Amino acid sequence: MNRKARVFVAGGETLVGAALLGALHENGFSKLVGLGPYEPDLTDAAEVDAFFADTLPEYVFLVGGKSGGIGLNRARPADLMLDNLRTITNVLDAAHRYGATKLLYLASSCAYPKHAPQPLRVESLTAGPVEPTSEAYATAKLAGWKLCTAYRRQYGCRFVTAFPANAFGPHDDFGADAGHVIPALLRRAHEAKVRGDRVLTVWGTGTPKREFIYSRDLADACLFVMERYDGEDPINLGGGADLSIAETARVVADVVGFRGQLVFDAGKPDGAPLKGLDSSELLALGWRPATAFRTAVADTYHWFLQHCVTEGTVHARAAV
Ligand code: GFB
Repeated sequence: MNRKARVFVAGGETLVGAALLGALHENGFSKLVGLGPYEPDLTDAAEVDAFFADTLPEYVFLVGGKSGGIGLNRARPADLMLDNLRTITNVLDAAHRYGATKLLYLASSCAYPKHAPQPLRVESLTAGPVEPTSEAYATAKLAGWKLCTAYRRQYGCRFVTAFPANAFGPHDDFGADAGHVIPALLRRAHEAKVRGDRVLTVWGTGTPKREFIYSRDLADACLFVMERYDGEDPINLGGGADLSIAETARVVADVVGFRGQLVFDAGKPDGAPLKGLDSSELLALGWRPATAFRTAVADTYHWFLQHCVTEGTVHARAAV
Protein backbone atom coordinates (compact mmCIF):
# COMPACT_ATOMS: atom_id res chain seq x y z
CA MET A 1 0.00 0.00 0.00
CA ASN A 2 1.29 3.38 -1.02
CA ARG A 3 1.51 5.60 2.10
CA LYS A 4 -0.09 8.41 0.08
CA ALA A 5 -3.15 6.34 -0.89
CA ARG A 6 -6.56 7.53 0.28
CA VAL A 7 -7.69 5.18 3.05
CA PHE A 8 -11.14 5.00 4.61
CA VAL A 9 -11.87 3.20 7.86
CA ALA A 10 -15.63 2.58 7.75
CA GLY A 11 -16.47 2.48 11.45
CA GLY A 12 -13.60 4.70 12.63
CA GLU A 13 -15.13 5.30 16.04
CA THR A 14 -15.55 1.63 16.94
CA LEU A 15 -13.14 -0.36 19.08
CA VAL A 16 -11.33 -1.80 16.05
CA GLY A 17 -11.73 1.33 13.91
CA ALA A 18 -10.07 3.57 16.50
CA ALA A 19 -7.15 1.15 16.78
CA LEU A 20 -6.85 0.96 12.99
CA LEU A 21 -6.71 4.73 12.62
CA GLY A 22 -3.93 4.77 15.22
CA ALA A 23 -2.02 2.06 13.35
CA LEU A 24 -2.44 3.83 10.01
CA HIS A 25 -1.10 7.08 11.51
CA GLU A 26 1.86 5.26 13.05
CA ASN A 27 2.62 3.59 9.73
CA GLY A 28 2.78 6.90 7.86
CA PHE A 29 -0.55 6.88 5.99
CA SER A 30 -1.25 10.57 5.49
CA LYS A 31 -4.49 10.60 3.51
CA LEU A 32 -7.10 9.18 5.85
CA VAL A 33 -10.57 10.19 4.69
CA GLY A 34 -13.82 10.33 6.63
CA LEU A 35 -12.29 11.04 10.03
CA GLY A 36 -14.50 11.83 13.06
CA PRO A 37 -17.44 14.03 12.07
CA TYR A 38 -16.59 13.57 8.37
CA GLU A 39 -17.46 9.89 8.47
CA PRO A 40 -20.84 9.30 6.77
CA ASP A 41 -23.67 7.47 8.52
CA LEU A 42 -22.88 4.02 7.17
CA THR A 43 -26.52 2.92 7.36
CA ASP A 44 -27.56 5.75 5.01
CA ALA A 45 -27.04 4.76 1.36
CA ALA A 46 -27.23 8.32 0.02
CA GLU A 47 -24.67 9.63 2.54
CA VAL A 48 -22.28 6.77 1.84
CA ASP A 49 -22.63 7.27 -1.91
CA ALA A 50 -21.98 11.02 -1.68
CA PHE A 51 -18.97 10.41 0.55
CA PHE A 52 -17.38 7.91 -1.86
CA ALA A 53 -18.10 10.17 -4.85
CA ASP A 54 -16.36 13.02 -3.05
CA THR A 55 -13.34 11.24 -1.53
CA LEU A 56 -12.76 8.21 -3.83
CA PRO A 57 -11.09 6.02 -1.20
CA GLU A 58 -8.53 3.57 -2.61
CA TYR A 59 -8.35 1.26 0.42
CA VAL A 60 -11.37 0.57 2.61
CA PHE A 61 -11.41 -1.19 5.98
CA LEU A 62 -15.03 -2.13 6.73
CA VAL A 63 -15.09 -2.56 10.51
CA GLY A 64 -18.33 -0.68 11.25
CA GLY A 65 -21.79 -1.92 12.16
CA LYS A 66 -23.25 -2.19 15.66
CA SER A 67 -22.00 -5.02 17.84
CA GLY A 68 -22.21 -5.99 21.47
CA GLY A 69 -21.95 -8.79 23.98
CA ILE A 70 -24.28 -11.68 24.54
CA GLY A 71 -26.70 -9.44 26.50
CA LEU A 72 -27.16 -6.96 23.65
CA ASN A 73 -27.46 -9.75 21.10
CA ARG A 74 -30.35 -11.25 23.07
CA ALA A 75 -32.06 -7.92 23.72
CA ARG A 76 -31.76 -6.26 20.28
CA PRO A 77 -31.23 -8.83 17.51
CA ALA A 78 -33.27 -6.94 14.89
CA ASP A 79 -31.39 -3.65 15.47
CA LEU A 80 -28.03 -5.40 15.23
CA MET A 81 -28.92 -7.32 12.09
CA LEU A 82 -30.46 -4.36 10.26
CA ASP A 83 -27.62 -1.99 11.15
CA ASN A 84 -25.01 -4.46 9.92
CA LEU A 85 -26.88 -5.42 6.73
CA ARG A 86 -27.33 -1.76 5.79
CA THR A 87 -23.73 -0.91 6.59
CA ILE A 88 -22.39 -3.84 4.60
CA THR A 89 -24.52 -3.31 1.49
CA ASN A 90 -23.95 0.45 1.41
CA VAL A 91 -20.16 0.28 1.79
CA LEU A 92 -19.52 -2.68 -0.53
CA ASP A 93 -21.77 -1.24 -3.22
CA ALA A 94 -20.08 2.18 -3.06
CA ALA A 95 -16.57 0.67 -2.94
CA HIS A 96 -17.39 -1.26 -6.12
CA ARG A 97 -19.04 1.62 -7.99
CA TYR A 98 -16.31 4.14 -7.12
CA GLY A 99 -13.50 1.73 -7.95
CA ALA A 100 -11.78 1.14 -4.60
CA THR A 101 -8.49 -0.72 -5.14
CA LYS A 102 -9.05 -3.11 -2.25
CA LEU A 103 -11.40 -3.64 0.69
CA LEU A 104 -11.02 -5.66 3.88
CA TYR A 105 -14.28 -6.66 5.56
CA LEU A 106 -14.24 -7.79 9.18
CA ALA A 107 -16.83 -10.45 9.99
CA SER A 108 -16.97 -12.11 13.44
CA SER A 109 -16.05 -15.45 14.96
CA CYS A 110 -19.65 -15.78 16.22
CA ALA A 111 -20.60 -16.53 12.59
CA TYR A 112 -19.02 -20.00 12.94
CA PRO A 113 -21.35 -22.93 13.61
CA LYS A 114 -21.85 -23.44 17.33
CA HIS A 115 -20.48 -26.99 17.29
CA ALA A 116 -17.83 -26.71 14.57
CA PRO A 117 -14.63 -28.65 15.32
CA GLN A 118 -11.94 -26.73 17.23
CA PRO A 119 -9.93 -24.80 16.32
CA LEU A 120 -12.35 -23.14 13.90
CA ARG A 121 -11.27 -23.50 10.28
CA VAL A 122 -12.80 -21.45 7.48
CA GLU A 123 -14.00 -24.67 5.82
CA SER A 124 -16.49 -25.02 8.72
CA LEU A 125 -18.28 -21.74 7.93
CA THR A 126 -21.99 -22.37 7.10
CA ALA A 127 -21.58 -26.10 7.84
CA GLY A 128 -24.04 -25.97 10.75
CA PRO A 129 -26.32 -23.72 12.85
CA VAL A 130 -24.75 -20.78 14.69
CA GLU A 131 -25.12 -20.03 18.42
CA PRO A 132 -28.80 -18.96 18.84
CA THR A 133 -28.08 -15.93 21.06
CA SER A 134 -26.21 -14.17 18.23
CA GLU A 135 -27.95 -15.70 15.21
CA ALA A 136 -29.27 -12.42 13.79
CA TYR A 137 -25.93 -10.61 14.02
CA ALA A 138 -24.03 -13.65 12.76
CA THR A 139 -26.34 -14.00 9.77
CA ALA A 140 -25.67 -10.39 8.76
CA LYS A 141 -21.92 -11.00 9.12
CA LEU A 142 -22.15 -14.12 6.94
CA ALA A 143 -24.13 -12.16 4.33
CA GLY A 144 -21.28 -9.65 4.22
CA TRP A 145 -18.77 -12.39 3.51
CA LYS A 146 -20.97 -13.84 0.75
CA LEU A 147 -21.49 -10.38 -0.77
CA CYS A 148 -17.70 -9.84 -0.87
CA THR A 149 -17.40 -13.19 -2.67
CA ALA A 150 -20.16 -12.24 -5.11
CA TYR A 151 -18.44 -8.95 -5.97
CA ARG A 152 -15.15 -10.80 -6.49
CA ARG A 153 -16.79 -13.29 -8.86
CA GLN A 154 -19.01 -10.90 -10.80
CA TYR A 155 -16.78 -7.83 -11.01
CA GLY A 156 -13.30 -8.97 -9.97
CA CYS A 157 -13.36 -6.66 -6.92
CA ARG A 158 -10.49 -7.26 -4.49
CA PHE A 159 -12.79 -7.63 -1.48
CA VAL A 160 -11.26 -9.77 1.28
CA THR A 161 -13.12 -11.15 4.33
CA ALA A 162 -11.48 -11.79 7.71
CA PHE A 163 -12.92 -13.47 10.81
CA PRO A 164 -11.36 -11.99 13.96
CA ALA A 165 -11.24 -13.51 17.44
CA ASN A 166 -13.10 -11.65 20.24
CA ALA A 167 -11.55 -8.17 20.28
CA PHE A 168 -11.20 -5.88 23.30
CA GLY A 169 -9.31 -2.70 24.13
CA PRO A 170 -9.65 1.10 24.36
CA HIS A 171 -12.86 2.67 22.90
CA ASP A 172 -14.84 -0.45 23.77
CA ASP A 173 -18.38 -0.35 25.15
CA PHE A 174 -18.02 -0.62 28.94
CA GLY A 175 -21.78 -1.03 29.47
CA ALA A 176 -22.38 -3.52 32.27
CA ASP A 177 -25.19 -5.26 30.33
CA ALA A 178 -24.48 -4.53 26.65
CA GLY A 179 -20.72 -4.88 26.48
CA HIS A 180 -18.54 -7.89 25.72
CA VAL A 181 -17.16 -9.89 28.61
CA ILE A 182 -13.84 -8.08 29.18
CA PRO A 183 -15.09 -4.45 29.21
CA ALA A 184 -18.22 -5.48 31.16
CA LEU A 185 -16.16 -7.29 33.80
CA LEU A 186 -13.56 -4.50 33.99
CA ARG A 187 -16.34 -2.08 34.76
CA ARG A 188 -18.13 -4.30 37.25
CA ALA A 189 -14.90 -5.29 39.00
CA HIS A 190 -13.94 -1.60 39.24
CA GLU A 191 -17.33 -0.66 40.71
CA ALA A 192 -17.22 -3.62 43.10
CA LYS A 193 -13.74 -2.57 44.29
CA VAL A 194 -14.82 1.05 44.82
CA ARG A 195 -17.90 -0.05 46.79
CA GLY A 196 -15.87 -2.55 48.80
CA ASP A 197 -18.04 -5.49 47.69
CA ARG A 198 -16.98 -8.96 48.75
CA VAL A 199 -18.45 -10.68 45.69
CA LEU A 200 -18.24 -10.11 41.93
CA THR A 201 -20.84 -11.93 39.84
CA VAL A 202 -19.65 -13.39 36.54
CA TRP A 203 -22.27 -14.44 33.98
CA GLY A 204 -22.63 -18.11 33.08
CA THR A 205 -20.75 -21.13 34.35
CA GLY A 206 -17.25 -19.78 33.65
CA THR A 207 -16.42 -22.86 31.56
CA PRO A 208 -16.84 -21.51 27.98
CA LYS A 209 -13.58 -20.59 26.31
CA ARG A 210 -12.88 -17.55 24.19
CA GLU A 211 -9.96 -16.55 22.04
CA PHE A 212 -9.23 -12.88 22.68
CA ILE A 213 -7.27 -10.42 20.57
CA TYR A 214 -6.18 -6.96 21.70
CA SER A 215 -7.68 -4.31 19.39
CA ARG A 216 -4.23 -2.83 18.68
CA ASP A 217 -2.93 -6.25 17.62
CA LEU A 218 -6.05 -6.80 15.54
CA ALA A 219 -5.50 -3.44 13.81
CA ASP A 220 -1.96 -4.50 13.02
CA ALA A 221 -3.27 -7.81 11.62
CA CYS A 222 -5.80 -5.95 9.44
CA LEU A 223 -3.05 -3.78 7.94
CA PHE A 224 -0.88 -6.84 7.42
CA VAL A 225 -3.71 -8.70 5.64
CA MET A 226 -4.57 -5.68 3.48
CA GLU A 227 -0.96 -5.67 2.28
CA ARG A 228 -0.27 -9.39 2.12
CA TYR A 229 -3.41 -11.40 1.44
CA ASP A 230 -5.84 -11.37 -1.47
CA GLY A 231 -8.03 -14.45 -1.77
CA GLU A 232 -11.64 -15.51 -2.06
CA ASP A 233 -11.36 -17.70 1.04
CA PRO A 234 -11.74 -15.76 4.28
CA ILE A 235 -8.82 -15.58 6.67
CA ASN A 236 -8.98 -15.99 10.46
CA LEU A 237 -7.36 -13.28 12.60
CA GLY A 238 -6.26 -14.76 15.91
CA GLY A 239 -3.25 -16.46 17.37
CA GLY A 240 -3.42 -14.99 20.84
CA ALA A 241 -4.96 -15.88 24.19
CA ASP A 242 -7.43 -18.77 24.47
CA LEU A 243 -8.89 -18.72 27.99
CA SER A 244 -11.91 -19.95 29.92
CA ILE A 245 -14.26 -17.23 31.17
CA ALA A 246 -13.26 -18.13 34.75
CA GLU A 247 -9.57 -17.57 33.89
CA THR A 248 -10.48 -14.34 32.10
CA ALA A 249 -12.42 -13.08 35.12
CA ARG A 250 -9.45 -13.85 37.40
CA VAL A 251 -7.09 -11.81 35.23
CA VAL A 252 -9.58 -8.93 35.13
CA ALA A 253 -10.08 -9.00 38.93
CA ASP A 254 -6.33 -9.09 39.48
CA VAL A 255 -5.64 -6.18 37.10
CA VAL A 256 -8.38 -4.07 38.71
CA GLY A 257 -7.29 -5.00 42.22
CA PHE A 258 -10.62 -6.55 43.24
CA ARG A 259 -9.75 -8.89 46.11
CA GLY A 260 -13.18 -10.43 46.78
CA GLN A 261 -14.72 -13.66 45.58
CA LEU A 262 -15.87 -14.50 42.05
CA VAL A 263 -19.33 -16.06 41.89
CA PHE A 264 -20.67 -17.66 38.71
CA ASP A 265 -24.33 -17.06 37.82
CA ALA A 266 -25.39 -20.09 35.79
CA GLY A 267 -28.77 -18.42 35.22
CA LYS A 268 -27.06 -16.13 32.68
CA PRO A 269 -26.27 -17.48 29.19
CA ASP A 270 -22.95 -19.12 28.42
CA GLY A 271 -23.18 -18.63 24.66
CA ALA A 272 -20.95 -20.76 22.44
CA PRO A 273 -18.86 -23.29 24.40
CA LEU A 274 -15.62 -22.77 22.43
CA LYS A 275 -14.49 -20.17 19.91
CA GLY A 276 -10.78 -20.69 19.25
CA LEU A 277 -9.73 -19.88 15.68
CA ASP A 278 -7.34 -21.76 13.45
CA SER A 279 -5.13 -18.86 12.39
CA SER A 280 -2.43 -20.98 10.78
CA GLU A 281 -2.73 -19.17 7.45
CA LEU A 282 -2.13 -15.76 9.04
CA LEU A 283 0.73 -17.11 11.15
CA ALA A 284 2.27 -18.79 8.09
CA LEU A 285 2.31 -15.40 6.35
CA GLY A 286 4.50 -14.22 9.24
CA TRP A 287 2.13 -12.25 11.51
CA ARG A 288 2.28 -12.55 15.32
CA PRO A 289 0.32 -10.69 18.04
CA ALA A 290 2.61 -8.31 19.94
CA THR A 291 0.82 -7.88 23.27
CA ALA A 292 0.57 -10.35 26.16
CA PHE A 293 -3.02 -10.85 27.36
CA ARG A 294 -2.49 -9.45 30.86
CA THR A 295 -0.69 -6.37 29.52
CA ALA A 296 -3.55 -5.75 27.08
CA VAL A 297 -6.16 -6.04 29.87
CA ALA A 298 -4.10 -3.67 32.05
CA ASP A 299 -3.78 -1.14 29.17
CA THR A 300 -7.53 -1.34 28.61
CA TYR A 301 -8.26 -0.76 32.30
CA HIS A 302 -5.91 2.22 32.32
CA TRP A 303 -7.73 3.68 29.29
CA PHE A 304 -11.11 3.05 30.96
CA LEU A 305 -10.01 4.92 34.10
CA GLN A 306 -8.78 7.86 32.05
CA HIS A 307 -11.73 8.14 29.66
CA CYS A 308 -14.80 6.60 31.25
CA VAL A 309 -14.52 7.56 34.93
CA THR A 310 -15.10 11.20 35.79
CA GLU A 311 -15.29 12.25 39.43
CA GLY A 312 -16.27 8.76 40.44
CA THR A 313 -19.04 8.37 37.83
CA VAL A 314 -18.59 5.54 35.35
CA HIS A 315 -19.65 5.92 31.70
CA ALA A 316 -20.07 3.08 29.21
CA ARG A 317 -18.29 5.08 26.51
CA ALA A 318 -15.48 7.62 26.58
CA ALA A 319 -16.77 10.93 27.92
CA VAL A 320 -16.52 13.50 25.10
O1 GFB B 1 -18.23 -11.33 25.38
P1 GFB B 1 -19.45 -12.11 25.22
O2 GFB B 1 -20.74 -11.39 25.41
O3 GFB B 1 -19.33 -12.72 23.79
O4 GFB B 1 -19.49 -13.31 26.30
P2 GFB B 1 -19.62 -14.06 23.04
C1 GFB B 1 -18.48 -14.26 26.43
C2 GFB B 1 -18.72 -15.17 27.60
O5 GFB B 1 -18.48 -14.44 28.80
C3 GFB B 1 -20.09 -15.84 27.78
C4 GFB B 1 -19.47 -14.71 29.77
O6 GFB B 1 -19.89 -17.18 28.19
C5 GFB B 1 -20.71 -15.04 28.94
O7 GFB B 1 -21.62 -15.81 29.71
N1 GFB B 1 -19.60 -13.53 30.66
C6 GFB B 1 -19.31 -13.51 31.98
C7 GFB B 1 -20.03 -12.32 30.31
N2 GFB B 1 -19.59 -12.31 32.51
C8 GFB B 1 -20.03 -11.54 31.48
C9 GFB B 1 -20.45 -10.18 31.40
O8 GFB B 1 -20.48 -9.44 32.37
N3 GFB B 1 -20.80 -9.72 30.17
C10 GFB B 1 -20.78 -10.52 29.05
N4 GFB B 1 -21.13 -9.99 27.88
N5 GFB B 1 -20.40 -11.82 29.11
C11 GFB B 1 -20.51 -12.45 21.26
C12 GFB B 1 -21.67 -12.38 20.32
O9 GFB B 1 -20.61 -13.63 21.90
O10 GFB B 1 -19.28 -12.44 20.55
C13 GFB B 1 -21.54 -11.23 19.45
O11 GFB B 1 -22.87 -12.36 21.08
C14 GFB B 1 -20.13 -10.95 18.95
O12 GFB B 1 -22.41 -11.44 18.39
C15 GFB B 1 -19.02 -11.30 19.91
O13 GFB B 1 -19.90 -11.64 17.77
C16 GFB B 1 -17.64 -11.36 19.27
O14 GFB B 1 -18.32 -14.53 22.50
O15 GFB B 1 -20.34 -15.08 23.84
